[in-house]
Amino acid sequence: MRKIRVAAAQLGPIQRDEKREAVVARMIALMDEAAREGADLVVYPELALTTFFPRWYHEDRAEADVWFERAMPNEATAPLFARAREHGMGMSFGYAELTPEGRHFNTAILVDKAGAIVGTYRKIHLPGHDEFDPERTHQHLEKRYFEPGDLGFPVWRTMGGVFGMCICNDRRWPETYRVLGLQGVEMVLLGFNTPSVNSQKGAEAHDQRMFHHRLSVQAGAYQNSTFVVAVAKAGTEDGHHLMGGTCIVDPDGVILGEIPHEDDGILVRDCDLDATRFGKETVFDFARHRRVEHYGLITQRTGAVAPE
Ligand code: ING
Repeated sequence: MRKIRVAAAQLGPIQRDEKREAVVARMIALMDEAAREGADLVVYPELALTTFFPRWYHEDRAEADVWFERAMPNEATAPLFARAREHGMGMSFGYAELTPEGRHFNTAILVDKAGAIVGTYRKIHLPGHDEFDPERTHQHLEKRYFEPGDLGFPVWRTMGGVFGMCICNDRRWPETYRVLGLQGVEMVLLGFNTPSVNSQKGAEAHDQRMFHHRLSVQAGAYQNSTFVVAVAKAGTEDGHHLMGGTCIVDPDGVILGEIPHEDDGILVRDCDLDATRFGKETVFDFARHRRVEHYGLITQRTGAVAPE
């Protein structure tokens, strides 16, 4: 039995004018609550320090740099790292990264119980568009403000298990989980900011959005025999609604719990990382069952090509 007690720490809305310091204070309050419940690890959403700014168009991309962090930890997040060390708690959170070389990524980090950043992931699947689109009910400019991640889908051995990360739209792509699964991942940590209104298909029902979200994380967990911790930034930011759906999924694809509201809150579950073994050694024993000689198109072809 390799138990880890995980707290999925959902953030409610962050308004455009909310200061990072105020958000960090909210994150610390959630961390303290998680500590009271004995959590070993706390997981926060994508872009946890700011509003979901890709909804805002900046003609001059450099203007958008105000949403980015030039270092991590930094002055605003130092109290969060300090509190995590005090609690002896690992953590993961997402933020907009501006590197010293001037590159822009939608990034998530994994910090161990001693407060060391042991893993960095940069979002690979960027949804949306890169120019202002007047046809859309609202903008989703991740392709404008971020580069695709350049670190692949790594895993790290820490806190007694094998952990991987992905971010938001990544969860909709089976390749994400399979690359992590081929490295023995036992727990995938992901944050998301998902607009509940499709900017191109406004009528899409909220229930369908939630269905696709659950389907994606449950399938990823089951098909790779791994836990998945999916954490929302939720609620209405400056009039724009983000769906909730924070949940923890076990290696059989079973949802162990969900946060039913759209405010700050935690969901705590004990996860036995040894529970990933059965699936990895039977139905999803990749070495015994996969036939890679037939999978070539998956990496050789980007877009679908139908027969004439
Ligand atoms: N947001 C959304 C997500 O993938 C989206 C974008 C919503 C794509 C719904 C497809 C359907 O959850 C981010 N930030 O990736």
